[in-house]
Amino acid sequence: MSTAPTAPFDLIVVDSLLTDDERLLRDTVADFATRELAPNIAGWYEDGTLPVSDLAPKLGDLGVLGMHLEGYGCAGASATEYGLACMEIEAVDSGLRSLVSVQGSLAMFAIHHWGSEEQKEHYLPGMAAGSTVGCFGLTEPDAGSDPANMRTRATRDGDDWVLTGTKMWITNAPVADVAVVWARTEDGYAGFIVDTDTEGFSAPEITRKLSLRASVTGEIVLDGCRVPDARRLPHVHSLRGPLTCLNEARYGIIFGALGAARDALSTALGYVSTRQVFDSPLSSFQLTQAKLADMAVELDKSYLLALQLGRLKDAGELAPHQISVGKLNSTRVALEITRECRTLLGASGITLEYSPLRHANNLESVLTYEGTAEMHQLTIGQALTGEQAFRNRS
Ligand code: TGC
Ligand code: FAD
Repeated sequence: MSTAPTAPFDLIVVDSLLTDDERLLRDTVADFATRELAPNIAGWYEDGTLPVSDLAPKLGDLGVLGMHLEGYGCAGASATEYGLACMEIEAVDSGLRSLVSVQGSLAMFAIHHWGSEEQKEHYLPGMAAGSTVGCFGLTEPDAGSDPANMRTRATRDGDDWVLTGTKMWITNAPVADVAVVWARTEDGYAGFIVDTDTEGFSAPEITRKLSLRASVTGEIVLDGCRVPDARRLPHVHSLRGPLTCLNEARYGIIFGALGAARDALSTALGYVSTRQVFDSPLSSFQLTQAKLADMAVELDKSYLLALQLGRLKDAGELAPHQISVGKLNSTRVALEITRECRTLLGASGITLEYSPLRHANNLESVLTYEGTAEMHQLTIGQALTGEQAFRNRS
């Protein structure tokens, strides 16, 4: 597997638009990914597991957990640097980038942005170091794209809240030390930081996944789970709370998915140069070159788009519909590229010896989570027309 950042198909030298610091950060993460992650990924994927508690402290040492947050042990990196880190990690596997996204952009960001000073000091340093693993529970069995319809309830009882409900498809829930859980209250929605050893909290694992196998996924079952008011995120009472966190994670995916596509293309390029068909290298045929050219053009355009969105985010000017443009484009393009790369590998492409099909399988999840492609089309449609089309009008 190649995670080489300056792959030959960066035809328009997008890398030249990076600063020296950005290149250094990118290369440092790529080096870690090549040494620590890439040699193990096929085994983790085949076993359908990820050693999260071993990996999180290593990712913490690398400085990528909550890396774009300030203070509390976080690296205070730029948004562009964060995107580049996601790209290098997802070049190995989307499940690994998910671990970084969920920890930093969802669980840590929720506490950093909406939490009290005491909550930030209590949780964030351990989460940045990777000694505390977090998860983020928004989706429910009957409320995925439409979280406003959630059934999980938080009822006030003296100084406590009592949480009841079920969350579904929650990355890292079975191995997390702390869960940020969103619930409906009498007057809106609220977020709670729940230590996972609290009575009434359980997180059974979801198994038999065909996608994102190198990632731990679970339910969260809240059965009268009692949480003190001091663990409620005090600064938000509406869906603005979770949706603000989603902006961060979706942004990381814009870069991340392109890492998976880049690795698939790099793998395919290597394969076609050595594979002989009809007495010639596969790379020498026009149909092969047409495929490679189209994929490289799409990848380069998408990288340029990602970088523009990174620059907008660093300038504090990135709007949610622009994040949707990037998330929709990167996931679609990456899925198409990884599938096309698999065709170039023939039968060899269906094994774990090569990355394209593993990436393609993962990208089915990436297309769906953090807002499905359709949710992002509708967000862009709303920005263009001023009309919301998420809900049927009665
Ligand atoms: P709507 O009525 O429009 O808004 C409700 C409140 O939220 C505010 N808001 C936003 N705030 C920040 N960023 C955004 N992008 C926001 N969009 C809306 C809005 O201003 C309002 O605030 P307030 O205080 O005035 O009440 O919301 P809606 O119910 O119509 O829903 C809109 C919709 C469909 C776009 C939203 O529900 C949505 O994005 N649905 C998709 C759900 C989703 O993406 N779930 C992801 C779960 S987490 C996950 O998948 C992790 S995967 C693991 C990994 O990342 O690796
Ligand atoms: P649904 O909402 O039921 O959608 C089904 C189909 O209907 C989709 O094609 C959708 O686009 C379409 N659809 C829905 N509404 C409309 C509409 N108005 N118009 C047209 N089409 C529509 N969630 C978390 O909270 N935390 C996590 O850590 C997390 N991790 C995940 C990890 C994995 C591996 C996966 C697969 C999911 C994860 N999720 C997580 C859940 C993910 O965010 C949801 O799966 C996603 O939001 C879609 O919800 P759903 O699966 O219920 O699909």
